[in-house]
Amino acid sequence: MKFSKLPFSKSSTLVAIALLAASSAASAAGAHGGGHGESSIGKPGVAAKVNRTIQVEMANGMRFKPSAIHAKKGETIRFVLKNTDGVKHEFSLGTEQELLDHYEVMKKFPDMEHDEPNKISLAPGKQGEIIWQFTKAVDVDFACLHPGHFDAGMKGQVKVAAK
Ligand SMILES: [Cu+2]
Repeated sequence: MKFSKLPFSKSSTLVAIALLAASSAASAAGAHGGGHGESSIGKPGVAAKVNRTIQVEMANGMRFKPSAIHAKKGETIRFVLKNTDGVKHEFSLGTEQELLDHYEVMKKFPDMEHDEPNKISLAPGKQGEIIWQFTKAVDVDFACLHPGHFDAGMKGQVKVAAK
């Protein structure tokens, strides 16, 4: 049956397209889930369940120190951020795409304030914290999305290992 393959491969292509559409819709929903639900990078952590505290400096020269952080899947980390620089900075956790999308918004509205569990803005000399649980073994990016800062390299990554 020479042509029997044709209709079959056609329909499996359609199935593949349908699955692709469904999965990108799902990840878009995750990306915008925000708030208190679980997203593609994890979820807001609970203070009582913190496994580790990591100090991160927002330093002069548009740098986070450290900028490379390692975590394990399931781990809840308390990030203690300290702005030792002379200008305001923020620390935003997200996928690379979420951060890039948000950066475009920040460029239009540079003074926007955030009240989200995966972000913190700190004036010069201030210290603050966010608690986040990494529920997936993925690379989670973080960045300062103030206009110009991200472009200057104010970013880093949390590499989340499976175990
Ligand atoms: Cu900054």
